[in-house]
Amino acid sequence: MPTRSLHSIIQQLGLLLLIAIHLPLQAGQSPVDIDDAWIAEAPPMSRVMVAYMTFTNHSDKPVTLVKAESASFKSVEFHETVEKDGIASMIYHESLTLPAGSRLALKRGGLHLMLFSPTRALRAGDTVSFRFTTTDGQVITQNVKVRRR
Ligand SMILES: [Cu+2]
Repeated sequence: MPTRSLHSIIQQLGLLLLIAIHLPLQAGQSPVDIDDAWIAEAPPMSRVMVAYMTFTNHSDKPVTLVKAESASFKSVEFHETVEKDGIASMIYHESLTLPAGSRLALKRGGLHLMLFSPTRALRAGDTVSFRFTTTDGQVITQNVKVRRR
């Protein structure tokens, strides 16, 4: 076999290998990125904590998160702080829709993740893993650090 064609076969094999490695990654890749994520540190024994983060939906379709969970909390809910007649209160949202091709920020005084009943003591510097499930069953995971307010 001429060296040249052997070389070409090796190149093609290398290309196939690259494709084989890349495909599963792309299939599992989420159209949603999370950044600026943090959990506000709370006094010890607090039964409720709050998390903020910014979601970026890179896809051309809205993505709806129907479930948020973490092993570090008994439950996680989508909440929104609203002010009416000077009184702030919180609304519970069953899901959170991330508009196509844009960013949605969960921040103080607005949308947030309400974290109920920590299953372990959490202090600034600790990392908590979250799992978000979309309507079509995709799972997005994100590690979030606890920080001082
Ligand atoms: Cu809340």
